[in-house]
Amino acid sequence: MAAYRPADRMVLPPVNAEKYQIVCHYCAVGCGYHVYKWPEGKAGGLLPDQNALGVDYTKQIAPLSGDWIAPAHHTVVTERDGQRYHIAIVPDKECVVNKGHHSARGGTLGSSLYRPDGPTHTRLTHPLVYRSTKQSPTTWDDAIDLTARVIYGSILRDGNDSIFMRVFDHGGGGGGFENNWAVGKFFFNAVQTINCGIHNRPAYNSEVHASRDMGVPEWNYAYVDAELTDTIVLWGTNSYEAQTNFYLVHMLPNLQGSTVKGKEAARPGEQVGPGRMIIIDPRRTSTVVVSEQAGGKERVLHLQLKPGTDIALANAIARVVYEREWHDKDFVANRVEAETVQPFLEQSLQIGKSLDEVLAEAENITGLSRAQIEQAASWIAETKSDGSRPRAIFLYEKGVIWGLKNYQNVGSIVNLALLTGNFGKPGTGCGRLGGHQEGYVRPAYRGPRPAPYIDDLLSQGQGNVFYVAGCNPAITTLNAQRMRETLQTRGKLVRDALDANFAADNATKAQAILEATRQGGLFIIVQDIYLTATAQYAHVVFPAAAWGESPITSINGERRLRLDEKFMDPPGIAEPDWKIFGMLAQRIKALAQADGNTDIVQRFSGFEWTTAEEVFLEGGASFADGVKASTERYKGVDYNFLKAAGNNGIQTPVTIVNGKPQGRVRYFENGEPFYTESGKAKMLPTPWPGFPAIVQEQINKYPYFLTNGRNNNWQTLYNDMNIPFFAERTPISFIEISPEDAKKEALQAGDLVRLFNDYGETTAYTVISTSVKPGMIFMLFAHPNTTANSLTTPYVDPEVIIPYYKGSAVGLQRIGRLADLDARLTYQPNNFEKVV
Ligand SMILES: Nc1nc2c(c(=O)[nH]1)N[C@H]1C(S)=C(S)[C@@H](COP(=O)(O)OP(=O)(O)OC[C@H]3O[C@@H](n4cnc5c(=O)[nH]c(N)nc54)[C@H](O)[C@@H]3O)O[C@H]1N2
Ligand SMILES: Nc1nc2c(c(=O)[nH]1)N[C@H]1C(S)=C(S)[C@@H](COP(=O)(O)OP(=O)(O)OC[C@H]3O[C@@H](n4cnc5c(=O)[nH]c(N)nc54)[C@H](O)[C@@H]3O)O[C@H]1N2
Ligand SMILES: [Mo]
Repeated sequence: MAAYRPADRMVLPPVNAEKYQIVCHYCAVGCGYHVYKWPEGKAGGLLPDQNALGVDYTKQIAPLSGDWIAPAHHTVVTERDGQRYHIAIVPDKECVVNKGHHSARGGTLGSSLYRPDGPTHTRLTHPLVYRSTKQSPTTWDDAIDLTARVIYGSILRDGNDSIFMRVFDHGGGGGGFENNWAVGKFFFNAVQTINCGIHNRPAYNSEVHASRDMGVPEWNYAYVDAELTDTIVLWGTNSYEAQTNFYLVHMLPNLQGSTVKGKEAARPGEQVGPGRMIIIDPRRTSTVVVSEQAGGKERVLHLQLKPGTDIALANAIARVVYEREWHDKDFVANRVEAETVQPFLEQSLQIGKSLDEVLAEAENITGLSRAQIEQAASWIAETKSDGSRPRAIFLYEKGVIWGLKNYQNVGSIVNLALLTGNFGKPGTGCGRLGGHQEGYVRPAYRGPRPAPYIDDLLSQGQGNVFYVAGCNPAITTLNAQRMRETLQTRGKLVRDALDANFAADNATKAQAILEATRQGGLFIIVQDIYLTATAQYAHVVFPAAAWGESPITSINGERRLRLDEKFMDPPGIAEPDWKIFGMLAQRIKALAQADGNTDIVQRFSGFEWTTAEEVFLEGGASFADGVKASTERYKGVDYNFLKAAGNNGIQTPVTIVNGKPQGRVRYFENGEPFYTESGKAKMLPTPWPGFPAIVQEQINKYPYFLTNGRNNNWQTLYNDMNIPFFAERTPISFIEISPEDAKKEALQAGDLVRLFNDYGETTAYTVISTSVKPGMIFMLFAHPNTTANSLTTPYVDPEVIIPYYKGSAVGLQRIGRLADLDARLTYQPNNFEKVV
């Protein structure tokens, strides 16, 4: 039987409850919420003048109305002074992003908060240092001192690049402009290493180098554009689950025709009607099923291509558009660098071959029919009967970014958007849907492009120190079994050194650690809010303050900059990330001062921040003035301004007009130049490269193609494992397998299977689903106990060092059944289709 029983009654916030503005910290969409906080023992009443929401609770309240407070929205916290408060986190009806809606993640923000008397008591409360065979709680001074001595000693002996890092660079929880500026200043200005990774990839780079090289910043559209467009192209994304309220609140209404009035106003004189959607995904996802049900099958085209064949598909669609002369000739002539067009026509569109030849080849590569490819071209670009051009918005995410070849994957979609002139007008754009929110502000990275592939280097024994903050490479990096082996074996040498020197002081211990690094040891520091799978290998663990425990600012997928206020204390003695880097820098500076090392003193100066806003403003000031402003530029904005701007914030980049900050809705309007030297966009030659040898070898050897991704919970489930609603639903990872293959393998829904290949093994339970075709398995990717990354290969796009996370191959063996799962789970597929 299920153990989770939601409460059947709620304490309401009284009229005088404290109220804060906040944005959900999980995904890029960034829905607005209000936090209500009031002392335990107090309660509001049912009548509108008796509660803080001003709602009449004597009547039935509709879910997702913004007036409803569910048990999962609520918790009771204990502050550092011992006072206890109710907290309810309720979606904001006035926020234009979510209009009162919440996703499964946002709907559980309340229950994710730290409470010493609930499941989230597992939050880190104190720094931990490896001492006498285990990680032991200690003071900040002690943990910082040991860490500072090792980093300082390593820089002196082996140079800046002996320090490796893998740290968040995003907005939302575990990020924001404040913490990113601190990270950048620490690693790029002070440590000055080039051996850096980002939370979700093993090198310091962009997920969309191609788009930027083409002059197209990836955050160029606004959510309203999905309401105003004729055709929404969702490429390699499962938006219903991964960008839920952008999809539900802005995309679906367009398919259902309820945004037609807005279209008439924004696009005067054009023929408009309900929108359509093209979904390009090798799986029949919940997004496909929900779109078909809500918008009608005739408005949805699902191109269920063979995985890894996106480039061939994009090229073929573009070829049809070009052949039919549906492309935007004026746009291409005026806004694209002429010399980049011919190589695109030759290599991407293969104009040297006949259309029939090209389409036959594309059918063969993608597994789609010519009719489907032609229909996609027509929905994107066929001139309407009144002679007007249709508008399309191209939205892509991890099926493309972590696809077969990142650079050309992204480039081939941007090509299509350029060819069809879909920039700079309401209802157009081409960019990422997003992962976390954004919040990038840093001094320049010093390394080359392509940047070093740090997982490779670490596994080869390079580096003395590995600093991991706000991410979990033991489960989320590619070929993660190799990462865990590296952390295990190299980490042990340092543990042995510490065990051998238990009686010594920090200075001696630091020497012993540095000595161990000569023999291949690796000193591991993890800064997180939980004792993650990676933190279990750490010699030092720093406890960070989470969202809501210190102010942070971020932008969402339409560049909406907002302030998340602090509304509660961090657990124990945890501190915000920026402050931890500040403490560490100040300690290294003091060590260098004692040595008279003026170079290091100077590098580690300027970290004496006392408030989050100070860090925010310092980062903001680093944005250069001028027209070619970065997407994130917020110079001129402070916390007071953001408080007043509320949950709708301001859309970056910010410019100051008559002394007032001004944002913008979308890019490239009114002839705004593209971000190249010429001001014109570049097209990119994007021939389909075929499968890389490393991956092909697995495909040849193992029977099932393995892809992976998300569902309704939050990837590494760091909070979710403490929220019964999620933890009970996904106690371990699952696979989706087709009914045909399940039959072949004699698998029943719920069977525990072992998956394996040349890179590792893991387990999962079985869901039988029509989402995948025979020969393919989908796996939830980042469950802390059973990660799909034990099965991904070390392959990265060599041009940009971006992983091909989405493609591997596996063998499968049935292990048996788990009785406790049988008692609780239905094993129904996510796409709600009944399997017969
Ligand atoms: N196979 C496969 N692998 C993938 C992907 C895939 O699609 N397939 N996707 C990749 C992508 S896009 C991503 S984003 C990654 C996911 O990897 P991560 O970005 O690492 O995942 P998150 O779950 O967001 O984890 C954030 C970590 O930050 C911690 N945290 C939260 N708040 C704070 C804070 O305020 N301070 C600090 N210091 N820590 C905090 C959490 O406890 C958690 O450990 O996985 C990547 N790996
Ligand atoms: N609920 C929830 N929402 C999230 C997150 C979460 O963990 N949970 N994480 C956030 C983060 S950090 C990120 S990066 C985003 C990711 O958001 P998405 O990219 O939308 O999510 P994924 O599930 O990783 O992958 C999307 C789809 O790519 C498909 N795919 C696999 N291979 C291919 C291919 O070769 N071609 C194409 N065209 N498609 C392919 C998969 O079948 C999958 O349905 O989600 C964000 N939102
Ligand atoms: Mo992500």
